[in-house]
Amino acid sequence: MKKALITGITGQDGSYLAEQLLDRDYEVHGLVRRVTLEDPTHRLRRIRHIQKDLRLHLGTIESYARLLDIFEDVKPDECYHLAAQSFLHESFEDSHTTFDTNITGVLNTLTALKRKSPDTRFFFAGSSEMFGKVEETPQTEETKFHPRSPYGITKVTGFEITRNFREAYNIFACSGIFFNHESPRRGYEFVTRKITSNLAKISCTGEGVLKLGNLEAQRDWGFAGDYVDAMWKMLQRSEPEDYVVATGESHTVREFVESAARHAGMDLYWDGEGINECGIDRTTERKVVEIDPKLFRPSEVNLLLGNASKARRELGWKPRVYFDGLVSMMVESDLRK
Ligand code: NDP
Ligand code: GDR
Repeated sequence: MKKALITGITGQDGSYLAEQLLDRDYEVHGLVRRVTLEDPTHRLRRIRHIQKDLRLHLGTIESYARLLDIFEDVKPDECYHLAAQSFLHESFEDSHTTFDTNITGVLNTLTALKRKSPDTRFFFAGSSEMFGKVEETPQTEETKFHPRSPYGITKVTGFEITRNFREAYNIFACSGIFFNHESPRRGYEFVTRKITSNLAKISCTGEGVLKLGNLEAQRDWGFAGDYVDAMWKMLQRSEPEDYVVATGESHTVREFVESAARHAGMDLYWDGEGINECGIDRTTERKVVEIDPKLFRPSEVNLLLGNASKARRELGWKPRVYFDGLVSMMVESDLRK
């Protein structure tokens, strides 16, 4: 039986990956923070249904000593390094914590792996935010990085650390350059879940307003369940390589709101301009969306669109869920909640 260690197992991707690895008969180990056990109802909610089949280890990616122990005890065949401070907005507010967690965390994990279990295959969750102020569209594995946030800078650094361990120490280490992927398990602070959860609530109660920042940002949104499958496929290859994983379709935040409103039974139209613009539900004539200038970022990434041809060709990977299917899946789930 193969063994896998997942850092970030309590997050959106960690939970889908753990499910898929259990289905593939892996022994699945996960790193969880001590605070998780103080509030398991909330913090283990994404993996509660499979918790009895998992082997959870207490620790953080900031603790090198703890990671050494875990790699020595588990000696996993595969390690998926997903743990990170993953919210961009927060990375502007508290860049030091983001740098500590996201850069030191990769270095600690790879160094512990190299010392205690050098045959373990390693996956690093890189991000389309590494492209930032994009140099070309669509973005591929060859596109130059130009990060626009502290978070983006940490992911470029994590990518380079991963490449260096591959080249310098012959570790099977590779990075996925993953574009935005969402699901009913997405954190409420990210724009897609914020939209679907708020519109579902407004639709059910007739109360509340959804406050948003930049409606014109364009993202290539896919389904998290599809993307974790690509992680696994990357670690089954004979050679470690980096891959862009994306749907190849991009939509604005505004389009996401319009589609989610339709799925929630609203007939949305826009009124006003700039920060005074708002979205109104024609059926009730209630204001349901407004702009909050505080939600704009100091430096924005306006357009992300990925070309995943290499992953399609070499991994046999392709998305099963596209924009409309994703929005409807998320709204349906939030309406049920
Ligand atoms: P989430 O924010 O949902 O999950 C983050 C995970 O990291 C949680 O399990 C969290 O644990 C854990 N974590 C955070 N800090 C630490 C720490 N110091 N020590 C140990 N664990 C920690 O992220 P996603 O699942 O969406 O993303 C997974 C990875 O993929 C991240 O690295 C993210 O940056 C990257 N990525 C995500 C994309 C996306 O669109 N989802 C796109 C591209 C890259 P806890 O529950 O205790 O907070
Ligand atoms: P992103 O995701 O920054 O792309 O990072 P997020 O959903 O936070 O933002 C997407 C776009 O929406 C705009 N936006 C808002 N965003 C949030 N969160 N809240 C708002 O109210 C709002 N209004 C408009 C943003 O300005 C942005 O342009 C995600 C994370 O999962 C990262 O970890 C991952 O690496 C990247 O995707 C790829």
